[in-house]
Amino acid sequence: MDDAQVMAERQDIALLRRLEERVLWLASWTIHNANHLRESRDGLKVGGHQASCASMTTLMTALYFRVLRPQDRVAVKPHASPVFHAIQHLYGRQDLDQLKRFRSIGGAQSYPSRTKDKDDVDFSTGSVGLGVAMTAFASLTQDYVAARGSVKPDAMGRMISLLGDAELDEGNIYEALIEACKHDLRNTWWIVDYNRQSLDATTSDRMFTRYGEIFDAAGWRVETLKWSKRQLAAFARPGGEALKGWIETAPNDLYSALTYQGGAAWRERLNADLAQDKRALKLIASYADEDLALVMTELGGHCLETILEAFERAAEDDAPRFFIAYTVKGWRLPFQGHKDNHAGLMTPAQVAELRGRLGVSEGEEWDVFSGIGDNERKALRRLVETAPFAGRKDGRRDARHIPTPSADDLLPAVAGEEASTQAAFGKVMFEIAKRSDDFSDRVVTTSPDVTVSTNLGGFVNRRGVFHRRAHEDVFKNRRIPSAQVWSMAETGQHVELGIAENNLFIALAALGLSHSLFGERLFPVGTLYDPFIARGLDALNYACYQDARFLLVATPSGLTLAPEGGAHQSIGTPLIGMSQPGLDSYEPAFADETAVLMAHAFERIQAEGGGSTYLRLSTRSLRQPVRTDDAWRTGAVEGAYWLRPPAEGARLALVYSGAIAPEAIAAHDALLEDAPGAGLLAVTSPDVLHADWTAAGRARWTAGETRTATIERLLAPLAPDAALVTVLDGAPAALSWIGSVRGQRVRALGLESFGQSGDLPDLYQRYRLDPEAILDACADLMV
Ligand SMILES: Cc1ncc(C[n+]2csc(CCOP(=O)(O)OP(=O)(O)O)c2C)c(N)n1
Ligand SMILES: [Mg+2]
Repeated sequence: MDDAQVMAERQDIALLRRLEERVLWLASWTIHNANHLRESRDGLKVGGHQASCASMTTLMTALYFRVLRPQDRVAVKPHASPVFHAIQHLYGRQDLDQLKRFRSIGGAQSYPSRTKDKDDVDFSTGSVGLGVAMTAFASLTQDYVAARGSVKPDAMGRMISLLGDAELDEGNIYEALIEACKHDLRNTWWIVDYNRQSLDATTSDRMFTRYGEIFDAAGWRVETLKWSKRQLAAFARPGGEALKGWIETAPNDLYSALTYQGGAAWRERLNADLAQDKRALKLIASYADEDLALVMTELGGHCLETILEAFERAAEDDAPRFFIAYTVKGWRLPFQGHKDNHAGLMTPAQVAELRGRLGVSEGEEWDVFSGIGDNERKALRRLVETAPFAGRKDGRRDARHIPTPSADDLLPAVAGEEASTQAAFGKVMFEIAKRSDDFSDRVVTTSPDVTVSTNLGGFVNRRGVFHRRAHEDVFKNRRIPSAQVWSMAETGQHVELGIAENNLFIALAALGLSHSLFGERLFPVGTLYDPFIARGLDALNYACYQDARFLLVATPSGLTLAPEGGAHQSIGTPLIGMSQPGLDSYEPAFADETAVLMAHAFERIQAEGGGSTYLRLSTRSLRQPVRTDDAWRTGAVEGAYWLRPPAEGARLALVYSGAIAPEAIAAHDALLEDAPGAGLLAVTSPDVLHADWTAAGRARWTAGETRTATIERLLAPLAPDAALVTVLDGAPAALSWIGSVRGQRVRALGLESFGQSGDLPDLYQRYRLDPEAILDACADLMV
């Protein structure tokens, strides 16, 4: 740099510092307004995290106004949401009205939300740890679409996570780290706001040096931003090394406490601890209290120059980077360093003091450049307008509609055969693998080490495993017989994951947002064993909250996986399926239903207002029904159809879901003598059926519509006082609600305790899912 460039850079840094102050102000004021100025109607604390915001403001200023390019994507630490929205406001992408309504309905969300916020959130965050992992899987997704030519090498973005230090306690981060290593991750930065504080208190000293070692071992470049330029200058003076040494060995709690207490407390403590060091005492004496406090607390994460240098170094290649930026929680706010500051709110007097300190005029609190002269205003505007990130138009990309196959394209006729829903799923996937069309090239499968046992093998054999580094199947080359070909290449369409279900769901979140993040529609299909949904449930919720689109196939499920035993049985998953927004869950019994629902799921993936689908499948082979017409198809999608319609005015009906269809059918056969005309209702989705019923009710009450719900229509032929026996291989509550539709009596059968290993006849008898149990329930009702 020549002298003129040095001068210009110095000016820009001064301007950035001013922007940083105004971001801090606007974020603090937004929270203050929500808590102290806006009318409270319910007496609840609104909240917001002024301390957590302040500790990250310098990092975010450097990123957003200098380093980020339009194609870069950021997951912002959830409780730094006000900082993000303030920056968006400076870019003209966030209305003041949104900030004024922070945490109130229709306003800026508490935590950045892709679906709820009006500005351009790249990744939702909220449940700590998940947004971090999301950036790794987004980068993997970018590699996947880049390998297909959809993202050009020079347009590849960095996937950046801004996280808290306590967030590093979340285990899912390390699961993602391991997966990242296996997949040769690149273009990913994780930037830790290392403020030594969590929600409850100051954090343990013991991990201090370990995080860098962990990431280094996983192949990441570790950058520690420990010291600011101010500190390095002080440390270079005679006695300075002693100050540096003091900070390096100080326990977190003491460092934080002195940071809170300020200059006089620092002086007293340092004078005592360094009493033997004459040069250090002299250096300490040379500073006024306020400057001494700055020397001790203005750490690397609050020094724009230090941050920018580190980011510039990192931009030289695409290796994954782990930045440890030392910061102070509540930096420059009255409660900085205080262990209780996480939810702390400045008092009105403290906010007024901050306003004065930052030069904002009273009454102009929402004017981000208030009190700044014309020339500097212009210069600030120029800085924002010429920042690379200003080139971001809208982060939401569009993907064109891809024609998807029909159910008949996907599954050959199966009537009269024996088949399980899991086998049908495998067959459909194999049919897809054999197709040559745009759709099949966009299907991407993924599984946490259960690819083979969930029947994805046929697809993977034909379409291959995705990896940036090609690797041939050694067993195949050596002509060792195997049913599975396991060759890896960039063209592969299966992302193999290690056994970490959190990673499966975050991978589905990223792959399922490919259309919006990278402009390329993918049709992600993820498989796992049904019980292990619970293992990754928060990540599944996270994927759905962001409106990621995918097909989730969970198999085997329930007691029906019999010999595998209780540890592998899922009981509550039908209720999970019912209660998870953004996800329609289905439990087909037959192969043709499975194909219909898969075709439906692929269409839903790209439908406006669509969503994701969860299929709960089984390995139990059932004799397939012979269909006499096609009416069942619509019913299967809508959630139910009469496998055997009731006679008009029938007094009894059986309602079943999933793999215990043969028991329901057998019981129905036996019933017909005593209860002629009884119906047999096949429920493919308690979830869709229930949601439709509640929606119809809402429409009647709120919009005055007279829509009849599917279940109301289906039950209409039954006598008003008809009895219902419901049965499924899962929590009985998933179906028992049907009795409320018309006020009918119900006996609900299902699983209510952990099962054990056994064969189906023994288990169904023991856990009361057999025809006898169904008949007992009928008898009980008919008495
Ligand atoms: C999974 C999950 N558990 C708990 C919380 C509640 N929570 C929000 S922030 C936080 C502590 C964050 O500390 P840190 O990551 O160090 O961030 P800081 O505020 O110090 O910057 C906790 C426990 C959460 N958001 N998500
Ligand atoms: Mg922290």
